[in-house]
Amino acid sequence: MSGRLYYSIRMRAAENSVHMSGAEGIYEKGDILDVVREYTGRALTHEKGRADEIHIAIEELKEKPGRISSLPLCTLNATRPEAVRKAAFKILSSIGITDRAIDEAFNSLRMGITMRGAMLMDIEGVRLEPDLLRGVRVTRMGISKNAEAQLSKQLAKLSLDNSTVKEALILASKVHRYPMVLGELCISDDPNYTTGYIASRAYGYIRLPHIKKKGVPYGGRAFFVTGGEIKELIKYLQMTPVLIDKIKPCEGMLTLKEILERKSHRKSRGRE
Ligand code: PML
Repeated sequence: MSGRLYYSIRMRAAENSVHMSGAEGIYEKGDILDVVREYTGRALTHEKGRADEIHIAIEELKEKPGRISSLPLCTLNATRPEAVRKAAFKILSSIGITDRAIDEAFNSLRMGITMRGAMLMDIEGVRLEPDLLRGVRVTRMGISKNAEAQLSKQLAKLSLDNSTVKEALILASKVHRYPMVLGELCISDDPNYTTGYIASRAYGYIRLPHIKKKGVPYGGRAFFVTGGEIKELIKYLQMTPVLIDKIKPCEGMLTLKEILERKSHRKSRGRE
């Protein structure tokens, strides 16, 4: 690779061998020490507990990261978990995912097993990943400094400028570049964090407040996939480095109706 060198830095922390927290990004050489300090601090002070195992991997990337845009972001305007769940069903089924698959994803994310990676599910709800306990961890994604500054500025206006939202948006933006992935459901495994999201190319990244009750320690991600070669998808998710260098609009609260209408607007604009 000619030109600038990039490094993938990944952290995962566990307590009593149970996954507790993780973080990752793509950085230049001069940033490595600061990032390692920040990630270590995060693992040691996580509100879920005190990590007794912290793994940090620093890897020089042999492949230049592909440049991508972030997904547009908004927040669903709903306050009751049942309404949020119904809205998630409506949005995901409008892009071709069956109710059976959506149900299966909600049920699996509630089973109380926190997987290190994401579930891969076909649109009928059949699990496709080779290791059903570990799932597939999405790695080797990051954001350029300029794009991060732009993202922070937009999120700050919504009082959302924090690493949880940014990292989830970066991850989803990588995942949904891959045409085989139709949609995603994410529920945080942090018992104090009750906002999840659904993501897709059709609608972008939609935050779902009150997707779970406070104090519930389960969560995870399900990617709904269709067609294509699973091995190639897993290779992309785990190995292909991508760097976000353009930020799409981040908006505040939208109703379900407004969200659903946006898709049809986008579609008709696409036909013009
Ligand atoms: C996680 O715990 O990594 C999931 C975070 C979901 C973030 C949802 C949001 O607030 O945008």
